[in-house]
Amino acid sequence: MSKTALVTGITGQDGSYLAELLLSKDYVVHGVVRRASTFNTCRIDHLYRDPHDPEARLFLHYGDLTDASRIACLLERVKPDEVYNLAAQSHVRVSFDEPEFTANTTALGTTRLLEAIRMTGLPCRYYQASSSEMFGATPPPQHELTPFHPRSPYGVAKVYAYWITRNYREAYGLYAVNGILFNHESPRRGPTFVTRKVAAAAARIKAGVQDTLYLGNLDARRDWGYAAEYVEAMWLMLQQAAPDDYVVATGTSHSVQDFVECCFAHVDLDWRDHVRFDERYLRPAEVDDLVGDASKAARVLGWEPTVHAPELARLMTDAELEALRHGDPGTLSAVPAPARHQPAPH
Ligand code: NAP
Ligand code: G4F
Repeated sequence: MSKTALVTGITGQDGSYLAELLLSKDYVVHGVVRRASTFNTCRIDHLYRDPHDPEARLFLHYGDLTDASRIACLLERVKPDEVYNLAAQSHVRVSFDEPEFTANTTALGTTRLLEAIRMTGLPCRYYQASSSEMFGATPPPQHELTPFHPRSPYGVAKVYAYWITRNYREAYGLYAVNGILFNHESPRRGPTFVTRKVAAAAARIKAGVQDTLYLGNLDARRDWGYAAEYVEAMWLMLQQAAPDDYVVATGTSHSVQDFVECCFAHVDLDWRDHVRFDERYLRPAEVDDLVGDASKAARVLGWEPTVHAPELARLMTDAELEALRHGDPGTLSAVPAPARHQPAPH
């Protein structure tokens, strides 16, 4: 009997890789998609088959984490064995502009989903997408017992979501886990996160369709891993005998400037000729240094990363060059920057 999974945030970076992984393991996958006036399924279109096709194993449903009755209804209908809650307003800088929406989706959305599981009484296992952003100002290395000191409305919302997940585990005996994932990136990363923004710019400048890249703080340090590897850890967490919380990270640290240097050097450019500072990309409070200690995940789950930041920078830049060559409409970096009217800097 194949298992059934319900994935919120399936249209996002991680949702797309997780859907691929689960389908490869013969799961039936149900994804929750927000209704938008434009298509937002480009990351999973390659996985989709018409639901009339007897081979179809991926099914999409409209839903939103701000809509409790819809979530309960979907759970009742799908009756999943595993629930992966990846949906969030996930952009740290945007969370300063939209703190209330961020709390509603990222924090309260988690409660809505957990409460729906509790009320329906389904014996499903629950994965919560927790974040290294919760550690914030606490110095590295950060592990499962490191105190939280969030530095953004997003980080605060994720701390709430972390604790409500633990609370439902302790209070109601739910099989509920927190995956505390450090930054993970890929060619499918949202275009306003720094790694994708930099990789796209390096490729576009090389191709002669862009000249300058504006960035904020180049000194911040992050533990950047490869998203395609991190979804494996999510799945492993739900296959254990008992629920627990795990840090997922590479254990290596690089500055934003290091990442910029890698991307530009990969296309034989000197980043200093093209990168300019713009204070609009600074945050009201910054997270200076994140480096994860994932030894528990290695010991218990047998999970270990193989891709580190320099290789990640190269593979992301290569993907952008390839997309430019093919004029791939699926990647925003192929669209001339002025055509993308962004309401605020990120
Ligand atoms: P992402 O690309 O921004 O995807 C977020 C997903 O959430 C999208 O599918 C988005 O839908 C959906 N979503 C947003 N608001 C929603 C709402 N109100 N109701 C339902 N769905 C909603 O993020 P990601 O990088 O894949 O990350 C996945 C999860 O891991 C997030 O919870 C994030 O906070 C967390 N996390 C990420 C990292 C990282 O480095 N990537 C690290 C730690 C934790 P649309 O496509 O319609 O926008
Ligand atoms: O790529 P970022 O926006 O990622 P950030 O803030 O670390 O958050 C990501 O990782 C978290 C895990 O720790 C996730 F929970 C969260 O959902 C998200 O996926 O920024 C990385 C660093 C920051 O220090 C930022 O100040 O890059 C710096 N930065 C410098 N210039 C910039 C820019 N960030 C962005 N987005 N855009 C810039 O122009």
